[in-house]
Amino acid sequence: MTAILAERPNPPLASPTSALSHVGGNPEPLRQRMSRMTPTSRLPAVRAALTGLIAVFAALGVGHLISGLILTPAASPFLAVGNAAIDRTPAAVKDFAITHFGTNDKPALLVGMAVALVLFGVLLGLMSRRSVVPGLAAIVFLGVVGTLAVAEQSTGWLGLLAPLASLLAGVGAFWWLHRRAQPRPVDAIHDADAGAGEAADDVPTRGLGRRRFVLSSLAATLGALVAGAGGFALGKRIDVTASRRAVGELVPTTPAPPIPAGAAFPKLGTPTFITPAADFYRIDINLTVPQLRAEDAVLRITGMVDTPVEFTFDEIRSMPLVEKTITMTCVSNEVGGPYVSTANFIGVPLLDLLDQAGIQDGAQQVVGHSVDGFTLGTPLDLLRNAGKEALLAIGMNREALLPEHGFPMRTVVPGLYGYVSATKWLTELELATYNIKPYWVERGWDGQPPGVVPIKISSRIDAPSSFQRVPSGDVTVAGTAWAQGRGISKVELRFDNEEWQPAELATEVNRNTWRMFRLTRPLAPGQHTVTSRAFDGSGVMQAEDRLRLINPGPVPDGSTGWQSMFFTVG
Ligand SMILES: Nc1nc2c(c(=O)[nH]1)N[C@H]1C(S)=C(S)[C@@H](COP(=O)(O)O)O[C@H]1N2
Ligand SMILES: [Mo]
Repeated sequence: MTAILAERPNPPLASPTSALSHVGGNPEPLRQRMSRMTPTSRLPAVRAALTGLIAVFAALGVGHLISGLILTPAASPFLAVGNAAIDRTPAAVKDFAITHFGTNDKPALLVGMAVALVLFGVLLGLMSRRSVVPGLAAIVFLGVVGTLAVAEQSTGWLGLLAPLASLLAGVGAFWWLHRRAQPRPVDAIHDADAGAGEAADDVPTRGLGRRRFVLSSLAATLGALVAGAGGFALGKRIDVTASRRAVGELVPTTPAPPIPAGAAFPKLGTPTFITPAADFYRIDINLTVPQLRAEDAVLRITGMVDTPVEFTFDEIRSMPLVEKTITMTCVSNEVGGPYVSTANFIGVPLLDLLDQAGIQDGAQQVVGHSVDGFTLGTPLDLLRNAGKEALLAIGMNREALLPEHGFPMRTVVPGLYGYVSATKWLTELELATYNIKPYWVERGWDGQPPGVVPIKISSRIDAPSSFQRVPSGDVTVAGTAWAQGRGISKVELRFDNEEWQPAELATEVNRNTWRMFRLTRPLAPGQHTVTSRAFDGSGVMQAEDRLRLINPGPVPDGSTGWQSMFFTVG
């Protein structure tokens, strides 16, 4: 019989309906017939798994395509779910992710989500071997989650088109593939009912059913890929590169003093004094860099002010620009960590802008709003302490801000950690009391007085690196220390159990920047430990205890503790 069937050039396509009509056309009682056919409606496991997987894939692809078409990358269900997950991550976990994955926390999240979705797709497929219903329910569930996540991204009604299309695509693809994955009735009947002449006419072989399934799967996968790639390409249409290029070089009216040659020891292993913008540490809540064009950017000053005012980017740009050398630090930076960088920021003094609106009595904080939905609050008295050094910045190192550092406008307040001072992609500065709870405060972080601390006195050993083997003879230890707002007056090093000895300090640039140190001395061959501690401008010593390890307390607190480095000589 197989041979006969194999000769059939164009077998009719199988479907549950054709199976049923075939059943109906047969004199055998339907019930009996159905029960005998039951095993055939059970999908082979591999087909079932693939069906689920491809349906999820199609849903994501179509969602991405629509998000690109409507120029709203944030409406892509995949990214929206990622962003929603970030917003829900407990602060301590987020802190952990920043500390351990750093700038890779985002790829790590996306990869984790992709793996979860693959498992989900396979699982929902396997759940649907007998009936299409469980899988459809699972896809609808996923679609609803995606829709809710997008709804949260404040993309407007238009944005909801993407997850809804995604839901339809998922349901449609699953339904279609599930039908095409059905083995033909003959596959099962064949063994039990060998030689049954009635099957010979219109029932194709298992092999043809497989080809049909493979082709359908390939078509669906290809469709999903094309849709996803299309969405990606379309999303690129809003690209701030051209806008950024049009800003051109930024020349300050009042430049920062030049950086003295002896301000850093990069040859000895310290960073360069000014961090190239591309190497500047990056921390934010976004999976994709918000794209805000300079020509569309408006800064509003609102809330407890005499008269709300607005400035376009061009208006800011044509004001007299000042340049300030500032070292920024993230509160999640661990002892010895990399989230500290220095730039020549260019912009206008923040307080000058606020004064144009007139700050009302009773205002306690300035809440920065951003296109990414992020908000942060800077205590007004701390902002006033920073004075004219606090900037509404439009540039870094004589260029417009890089997109990932807040193009076209951001705030920078020296002396304060980024999460209470440095709104990127800034759209609004709102004067308010502490009744307004910014993003991190709402999520349980300590971001309002008395919890707001100035950046803690820190020192980091850059060379030798941990467990490095250095040639015998004279050994050089070099590093950097910071206590923005207060400056660094001394750094001491302790080798093994010797007395503390002062390191040589590099030229101070200003009190808001890091200060490099170095010390060269002979050391006996063998294993050594070096520990560093810094003192701020008024002689206060860097705290010895690793507070976050001893008492995690309210997150975040800014790491404390002396850093020790273990290395080998010879
Ligand atoms: N809009 C927006 N601004 C933000 C953040 C954010 O997530 N969104 N993160 C803040 C944090 S925690 C830090 S440490 C600084 C980091 O700025 P950078 O990435 O330019 O170094 O940006 C701050 N400004
Ligand atoms: Mo941060």
